[in-house]
Amino acid sequence: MTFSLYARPGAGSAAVEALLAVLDVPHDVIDVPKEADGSAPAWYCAINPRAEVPSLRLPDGGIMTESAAMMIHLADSHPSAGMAPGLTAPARAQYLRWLVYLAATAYATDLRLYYPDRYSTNPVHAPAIKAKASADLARDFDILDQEMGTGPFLLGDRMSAADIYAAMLFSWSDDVAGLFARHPKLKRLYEAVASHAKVKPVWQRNGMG
Ligand SMILES: N[C@@H](CCC(=O)N[C@@H](CS)C(=O)NCC(=O)O)C(=O)O
Repeated sequence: MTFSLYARPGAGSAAVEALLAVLDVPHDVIDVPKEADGSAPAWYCAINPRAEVPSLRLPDGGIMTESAAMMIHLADSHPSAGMAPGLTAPARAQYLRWLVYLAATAYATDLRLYYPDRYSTNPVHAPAIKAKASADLARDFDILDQEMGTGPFLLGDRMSAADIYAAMLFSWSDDVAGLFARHPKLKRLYEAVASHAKVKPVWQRNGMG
């Protein structure tokens, strides 16, 4: 059995799909449709009880949820591709720091930005939730830019799985042009990831190219 990635074009599955491609790991991509009311179909809720994409079916049949965990697992289990510093490598700590930072802050902020109605029982709050999320997202990326070092990648010269994840999140910004104008370093990182020969077709399939 190979890996199966449950995905939706342009969703958080894009980073995992790109990493699978970069690692040259045989896999299928199963697009998860939405029902007319926007919900996920019942067969998918049985796979991922939060009804979110991505989910990853492992070759042993087990299911993994949480995109950052998938990135860590896939990069670690295919070490020859060099997409993650090894367990005892000096860069390992910063690698984990940025992957978790991105998943726990920027991704979560994006969800508030794009689904503000889910963050209050009162629909009147949605515009204010969205406005705050937009400001928070800019701050999340300001911090990344300040702290990441000189680049071009998060860990310096070498691309890692964390860069693919970061690039996906930059592309979800509500002001990509403004983000890149303020932070040329983040723009350079994005362009290096997006122009990678294995990432490019995945970005295109996901409407990000
Ligand atoms: N923490 C999860 C978040 C996944 C997530 O929120 N995915 C979004 C798409 S980017 C989703 O499927 N939302 C459910 C919906 O659209 O109804 C992860 O990192 O995998």
